[in-house]
Amino acid sequence: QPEVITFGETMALMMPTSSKGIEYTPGFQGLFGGAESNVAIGLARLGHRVGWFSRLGKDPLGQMILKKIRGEGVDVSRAELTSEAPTGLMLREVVSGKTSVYYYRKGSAASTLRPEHLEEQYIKQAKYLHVTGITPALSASCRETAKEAIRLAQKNGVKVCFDPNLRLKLWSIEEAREVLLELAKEADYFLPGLDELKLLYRTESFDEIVDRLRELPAVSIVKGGDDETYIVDKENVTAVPYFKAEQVVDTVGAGDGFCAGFFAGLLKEYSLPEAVKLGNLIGCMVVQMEGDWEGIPTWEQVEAFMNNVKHVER
Ligand code: KDG
Repeated sequence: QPEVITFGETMALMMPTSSKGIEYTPGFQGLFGGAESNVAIGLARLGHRVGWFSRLGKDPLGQMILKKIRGEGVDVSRAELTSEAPTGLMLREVVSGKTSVYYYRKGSAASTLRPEHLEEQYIKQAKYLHVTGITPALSASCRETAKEAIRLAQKNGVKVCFDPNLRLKLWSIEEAREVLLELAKEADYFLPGLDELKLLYRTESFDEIVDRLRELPAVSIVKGGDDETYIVDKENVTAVPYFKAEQVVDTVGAGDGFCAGFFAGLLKEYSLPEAVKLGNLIGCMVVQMEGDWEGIPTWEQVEAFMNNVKHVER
C-alpha cells in the first residue's frame, strides 16, 4: 500500500558518450527519466512505499523503463504498456557546460493517459499524491487526468503536492501560466523553483512573489534560491541552507531529488524545516552524478552521511 502516489511521463533518455555533443558523438548511453518517476525512485530508495503509473509503449524502451522502475522497488502495478502509441524519448547533451534537451514525445503513450485510467481505490489509500506541471502540458487528456487525480485525492483526504516543473519546450509561458497557477490553488504543498515563480508571476521581486504565494492555500517550498530553499507560509519565510556539493556534474533531477527527500521527511514526521533540509541533501547528492535519478542515495547512505561515516575503499 503506497504512502505516496505519483504519475506522469517517463521517457527513454539518450545521452552522447562524449562531450562533443549529439551531432559529433557516435555513441549514446541509454538511460531514462521522468520527473515523477525520479521522485518515486527517490522515495523507494529512502525506504518508503511509493506507487508510480503512466502509459508506456509496448516496445523495448517501455519494457526497459518499466523493469528498471520496478527494480527500484516502486509499485508499478497500475502502469500500463500499450500498443496505442510508442514510448516517449528525449535526447540530452551537455556541451561547454550548457545543457540542452530535445524531446521526441508528441503523441507518446504517456500523452494518451486519460481520466478513466485513474483508479480511485488506488489513490485513496495514499497519504500524498504528487502531481507535476509536466503532465498537463502533454495533451488535453493528460490535463484532464491531472485535474481528476487531484479531485479524487481531495475527495479522499489525500494531501496534494504540486511541482509546476515548467517546461517551455512543451508549451508557451502564457498557456503554462494559466494552467499551472490554477493547479497550484489545489495543492496542500506547492513546490516551485524560484526561476519558475519569476516567470509565472512576471516579477523579479522576491517580496512580490511571497505576497502572491500567500494568496494560495498551500504552504510553498521554494527551491532554487542562491544558497537556500524557502518555506513560505502565511506568517513566515524560513530559509533552509543548502549542502555544498563537492562537484556539480548534472543538475537535471535535482528538484525531483529534493521532492523525494522532502516527502521522506514528511513521512518520517519531521518538522517542515527538517524535511526541507533532507530535501536539500538529496538534491545536493543528485547533482554529483550523471543522470536524473541515479545519484539519489539510499536511506542507509543518508544516515552514513549524517553520521560522518568515512567511505572504506577496500
Ligand atoms: O525533472 C527532471 C525531468 O525534467 C526529466 O527527468 C525529464 O520529465 C522530464 C521532462 O519532461 O523534462
